[in-house]
Amino acid sequence: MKLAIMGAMPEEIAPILEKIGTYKTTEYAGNKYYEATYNGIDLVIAYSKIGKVFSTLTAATMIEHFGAQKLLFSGVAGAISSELKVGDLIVATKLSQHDLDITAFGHPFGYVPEGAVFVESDKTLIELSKQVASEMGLHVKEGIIATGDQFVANEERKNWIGSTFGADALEMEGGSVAVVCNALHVPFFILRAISDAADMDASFSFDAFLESSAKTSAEFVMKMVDKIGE
Ligand code: 4EH
Repeated sequence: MKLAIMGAMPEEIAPILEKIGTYKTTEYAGNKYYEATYNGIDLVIAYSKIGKVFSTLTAATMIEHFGAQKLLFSGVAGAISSELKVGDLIVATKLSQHDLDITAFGHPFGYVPEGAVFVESDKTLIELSKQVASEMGLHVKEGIIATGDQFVANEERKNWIGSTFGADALEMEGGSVAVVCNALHVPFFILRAISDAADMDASFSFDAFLESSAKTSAEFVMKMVDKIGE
């Protein structure tokens, strides 16, 4: 079994590379891919760079070029739900693209013909995350994540995304990774730890908590890898 672990920013995969220690680095299509065997599982790890296009390229590369059969995403997100505070974890049940708009043709936000507003995450991986959460004595929220090519630092935009998609958190890569994995029949799991509340203080909060929240998410994902290897 070959497992992909991806993030968008270097900070999101740094704790994972640190834990693994030794790995083989390959450059491909403008990104670095790190391969290792960990607890008997073949891993390919990468950060994509920010946004839907780069994350699409990286997810597709991990699957088509490196042969990944499952994909776990680890990173940070802006909170929409008032239940979510900085450092809290959210597991995506399904994901959408909040900036996809052909509503001029009568379609709902997030929809294009032959696509779907939401892509659902793998239920088995979500179950596994619940086991890990209970073993760690952690509360992990399950909810909807909305993705778009915008760093949201605006209460109005955040509330619109929340009400239009029923979203609990937002970020810039999960929805595109979901589309790739769904199309290629690769089970996927998107985990995010909150770094900010997507409001006017978001950029300051993000800078202050990127590292710690990225670490929280990465540590949880590595517990899942441990469980997959059992
Ligand atoms: O990969 C991008 C990063 C922000 S852009 C999406 N990530 C972090 C999640 C995220 C997010 N996305 C949209 C956390 N908070 C978010 C928010 N809106 N409020 C970035 C950050 N630092 C330097 C350069 N770009």
